[in-house]
Amino acid sequence: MSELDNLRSELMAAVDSAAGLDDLEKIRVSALGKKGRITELMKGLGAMDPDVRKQAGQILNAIKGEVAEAIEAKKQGSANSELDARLATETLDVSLPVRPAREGLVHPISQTIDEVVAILGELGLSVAEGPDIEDDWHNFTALNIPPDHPARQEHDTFYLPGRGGDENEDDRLVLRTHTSPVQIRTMMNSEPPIRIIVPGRTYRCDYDATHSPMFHQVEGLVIDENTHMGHLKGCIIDFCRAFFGVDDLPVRFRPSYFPFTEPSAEVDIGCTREGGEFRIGHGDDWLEILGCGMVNTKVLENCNIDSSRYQGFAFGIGIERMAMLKYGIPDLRTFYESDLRWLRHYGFSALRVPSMVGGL
Ligand code: 2NM
Repeated sequence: MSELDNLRSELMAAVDSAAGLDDLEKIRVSALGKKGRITELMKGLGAMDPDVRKQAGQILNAIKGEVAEAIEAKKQGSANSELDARLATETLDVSLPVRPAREGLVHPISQTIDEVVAILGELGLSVAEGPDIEDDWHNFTALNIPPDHPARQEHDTFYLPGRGGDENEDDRLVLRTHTSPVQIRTMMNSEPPIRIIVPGRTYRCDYDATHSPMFHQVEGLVIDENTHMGHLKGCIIDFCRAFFGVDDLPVRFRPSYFPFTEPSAEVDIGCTREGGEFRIGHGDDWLEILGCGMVNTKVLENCNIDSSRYQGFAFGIGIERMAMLKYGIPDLRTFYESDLRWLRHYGFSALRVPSMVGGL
């Protein structure tokens, strides 16, 4: 019994002088754990005489309870003082501003499309969209593009098998080579007046320093009863001057040919050429930037629009080329490399939405 009394004093002293939570846990395991001293003594009770066993059992249970209670009490105090120590030494300034998140940037292709849409939107056109995968009729036939036109050649266009399988050319599908099939769809599905802009991805089998197999276009279409070449010229001249931010930018219409327009024109803007570089605005040189014309009556009739009543104009703009010219991006291929250093250099703030009143 005096042995148990010593054990009790020893454990209580150890608890009393324990330095922290770790110390207390060690004491608890060594006394009350599976192989702890008290646990071991309790295992030995079974071998004792019944009356000794009863007395020893009571004392062991009392010591066990007392020690466990002392450890718990000391743990509480210890935890409190450890917390007090942290509270005394650590500081947290809740008045500090949050760390600014790195702002995402708008790709120059998206920026340029947004600018073109903002300018032409101001002139009364609204955005229309359509599928990237088209059929032969919407992409070529309806646009008066003849069967032997180079754009239809296998090596110029990406074809997909149609329902008839790989070998059947009659119903094959095609990655649209321009956004014009959306104009066809709009003319088929709505009544004039029509005033739309069609931005989007387009595809051609071509890859070098100035051509990518996937590129972007914005095309426009205006159809009404009295829409004429003067409207086309005014719209295009206003657009070029707003886009390049040059009020007196020289704009020249040069006769050209497209199957889907008659007459057709290519549009040049004034520039100076210094070495391989263009300076847009003034000068004695011209730079071709887009194509346009009055929609061919055959195209109108293909879309069931009465060409004796309605006429209109259309134009097509290459987005990559416009972005390269406006923002001085020298290599077309960098547009699609997803190089974040490049984007940080050429990208635009997402918070500054292009608009005419904002000067784009
Ligand atoms: C161009 C140039 C000239 C054009 C024509 C049409 C449609 F569908 F109305 F016939 N859409 N786009 C067009 C006309 C496109 O791109 C250089």
